[in-house]
Amino acid sequence: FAMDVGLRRALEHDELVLHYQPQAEVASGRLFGAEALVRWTTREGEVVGPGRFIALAEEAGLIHAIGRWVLGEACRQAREWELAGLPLRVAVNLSGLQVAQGDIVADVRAALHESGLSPSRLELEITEGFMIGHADEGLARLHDLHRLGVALSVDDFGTGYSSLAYLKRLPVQTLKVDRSFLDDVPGDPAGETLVAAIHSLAEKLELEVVAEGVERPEQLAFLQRLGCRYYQGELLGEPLAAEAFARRWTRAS
Ligand code: G
Ligand code: G
Ligand code: MN
Ligand code: NA
Repeated sequence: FAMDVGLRRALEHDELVLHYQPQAEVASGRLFGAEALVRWTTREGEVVGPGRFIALAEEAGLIHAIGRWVLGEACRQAREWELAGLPLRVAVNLSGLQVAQGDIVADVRAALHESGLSPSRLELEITEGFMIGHADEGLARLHDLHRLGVALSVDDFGTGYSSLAYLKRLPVQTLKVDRSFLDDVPGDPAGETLVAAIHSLAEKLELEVVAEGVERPEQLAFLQRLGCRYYQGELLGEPLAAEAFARRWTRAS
């Protein structure tokens, strides 16, 4: 069974679904956003994670169609929640290919227009690895997106191979600290130093920080002492399908 055939079918038959993981303020615990994470529920009822099909979708040229679907659905859902009294900013992961080859600006504009969502309620996550290879065209597209009024963040910050110099040139507002940095925090001096250094770098560049993969209360307490602004992770909440997310987070916010 060829997976790219399956993926094409998934798009045509509405087999893709978004799960949402909450993001909150460290100091207050107040919910402020949600990251949309795509899953594929096959006809056989198996749930396939993006780790198993995004790379294939990129190779098969399906990433543009999938990316458009994700953008459209995330914006539609965020607008629906806003009207229902659950206002939050939704974060969408972009594949580098969507920015480098597709018409990402038109796709984002269409998703905003069709949903009626305000651009300030959409955040787009790019990985730092993306900047390698297509620095110039990619950079121009990111500036276009920034001009639309959407927020941009660097995902998995600190794990890529690109130079920090790109931070000066990218129109990003947020660094998402990769969860691997928090693994041995608190307790491991080197780990603590790295998280503190990223936080301080971000502060001096006037960027926000979201700490990812927070699983334990001690990690949250460490972030609180550090003055880190936002966090995400299993301690706050796992990714949930839209309905379950709304049930869990309405009123709680
Ligand atoms: O949810 P999970 O841990 O399985 O996600 C694995 C990876 O898939 C993460 O790196 C995440 O950024 C990526 N991912 C999740 N949803 C999307 C999406 O809609 N588009 C792209 N390009 N990547 C996604
Ligand atoms: O690369 P990106 O940051 O987009 O990946 C997000 C992925 O991280 C999601 O697939 C999600 O399932 C996973 N994730 C979210 N919270 C936690 C956590 O607290 N611990 C671990 N190990 N993974 C997490
Ligand atoms: Mn992400
Ligand atoms: Na990440």
